[in-house]
Amino acid sequence: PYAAVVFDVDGTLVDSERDGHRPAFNAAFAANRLPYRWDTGEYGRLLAITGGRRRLAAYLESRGHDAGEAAGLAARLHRDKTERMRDLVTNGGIAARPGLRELLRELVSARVRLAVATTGTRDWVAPLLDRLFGPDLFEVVVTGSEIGALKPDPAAYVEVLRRLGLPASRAVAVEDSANGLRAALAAGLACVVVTNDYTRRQDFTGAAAVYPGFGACRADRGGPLAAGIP
Ligand code: XBP
Ligand code: MG
Repeated sequence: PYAAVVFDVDGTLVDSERDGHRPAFNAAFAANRLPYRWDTGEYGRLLAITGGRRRLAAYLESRGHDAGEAAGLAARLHRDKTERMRDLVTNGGIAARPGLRELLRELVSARVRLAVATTGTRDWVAPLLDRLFGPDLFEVVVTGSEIGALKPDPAAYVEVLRRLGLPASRAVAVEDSANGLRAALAAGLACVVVTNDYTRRQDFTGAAAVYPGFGACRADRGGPLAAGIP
């Protein structure tokens, strides 16, 4: 039925917003002597803006920095935050979501091709994938650093399909958020959603299936991902 599964990273392969990004943004604020701190409620709302640098710039403008200053400060804070995230990743601070490894093993033994389409920055994405999954599991990896428009724009998915050499009808996306779902659907892929604490109340209209975790996803033997697994 399908030839490839394309995974989102943030919130999907890893609970990185909870375990990595939010604390790293806060550490960057503190290191730069800024009085800002994002609690989980505020960060959850800010996740509507994809891309860490864009999220920072929009927030700084909302706190009264003019657009030019906000852009410069956002760029500096984002470099700092990216370095912290990379350190956390290389020190083993971020784990694969429960049940994911089992699913990946099943897909590999069913000879399904695996790819990644993320809006995150390559500087932390590449070491994360290497450390958690080894260098060869994902045949194609497209990050926010290689594409012009972030999710919900379909650009990352379009580029993944181009590199896989597959039409959208032969691939399924796995996402955790409404923005990610919209990106996948706009590229023409069917999309399975595996939610987390930040995303479970979002609108997943158009999803092929919605699960609260990978355990439930694997248990759904009639579901859209099971279709490719003998
Ligand atoms: C995730 C994002 C990312 C992360 C931060 O969206 O928007 O920006 O929050 O990563 P998705 P960077 O899961 O839909 O890809 O700071 O590297 O941008
Ligand atoms: Mg995500």
